[in-house]
Amino acid sequence: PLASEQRLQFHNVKPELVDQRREILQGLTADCKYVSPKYFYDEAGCRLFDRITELEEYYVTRAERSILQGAGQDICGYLSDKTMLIEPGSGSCEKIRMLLAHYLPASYAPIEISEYYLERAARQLRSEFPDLTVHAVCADFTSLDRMPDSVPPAPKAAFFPGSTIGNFEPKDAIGLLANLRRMLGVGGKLLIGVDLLKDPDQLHAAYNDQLGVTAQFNLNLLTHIGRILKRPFNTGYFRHKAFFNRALSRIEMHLECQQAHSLEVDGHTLRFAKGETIHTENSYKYSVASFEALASKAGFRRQQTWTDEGRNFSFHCLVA
Ligand code: AVI
Repeated sequence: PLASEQRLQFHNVKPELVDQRREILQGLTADCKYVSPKYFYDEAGCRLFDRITELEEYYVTRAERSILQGAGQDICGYLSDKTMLIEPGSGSCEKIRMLLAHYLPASYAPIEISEYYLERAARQLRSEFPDLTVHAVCADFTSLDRMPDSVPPAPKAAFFPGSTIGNFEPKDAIGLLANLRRMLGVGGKLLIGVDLLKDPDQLHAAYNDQLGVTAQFNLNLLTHIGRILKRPFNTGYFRHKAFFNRALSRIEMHLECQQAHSLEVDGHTLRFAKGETIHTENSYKYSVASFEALASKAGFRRQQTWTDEGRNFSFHCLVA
């Protein structure tokens, strides 16, 4: 048997701060300002996201959990215990537990940009599942086209829950899925959660909760990027804005500027007009058929689909 320390290994391929700065500034100097939603997830953002998943209005996490609870055994029947199970954007590693209740992969490789989340979650998992080998990879999974060399080669399957795929524009989603397909190889399985298109009022409420947690989550992005840019933003100048864009079948989140102002960063003058927004997130909503079409463009075939009772959410087994 492997010694305990060999069963938990950390691999760090976290992006450099200068690259993060360049990426953020590129978005903030564009005609329509934007920042990638990956910048939501600093420590405070991770905590706020955890609170979102417990909100009355945010049906997403509950619906997916009910699928994984009800069909967990059936779903695990599509996986082999000889594979390394990778999870891009593993967050608090909460959902993998619902699979581990039914089967033990050869190893588990959470890939997470937040060191805070990754460390805590990986250690906690190891203590709960002493037979599980964990390769914790600190990386931006959106730019990871292969596993770091320090991770031993193994046949792979992937677990990509939470409708994170919905946070990518279709062309980027196809690129990301195609990357995953290359990592998995022919016949590899991808278990993926995808939020379903539904009543716009229900969607609107899920991203405009009464308690204002989603607003805090959105505004915290400014605090986070302000730290990276070494130039704090005045969050009081901005307001959370989220709405359903029917034509594009997506929720859009923005930060709307309430007061004209400008900011000097690294030799750039960032000007914000009153009413102008920074686009911080898209959350695409699919039908089973429209998601199947997207996945097929990345070379995946849909093998099985599960939905919750209210048909709020879908979970698919795709084959590379
Ligand atoms: C992580 N992701 C799938 C969430 C979503 O619903 O798009 C992020 C989120 N944004 C606002 N609320 C939750």
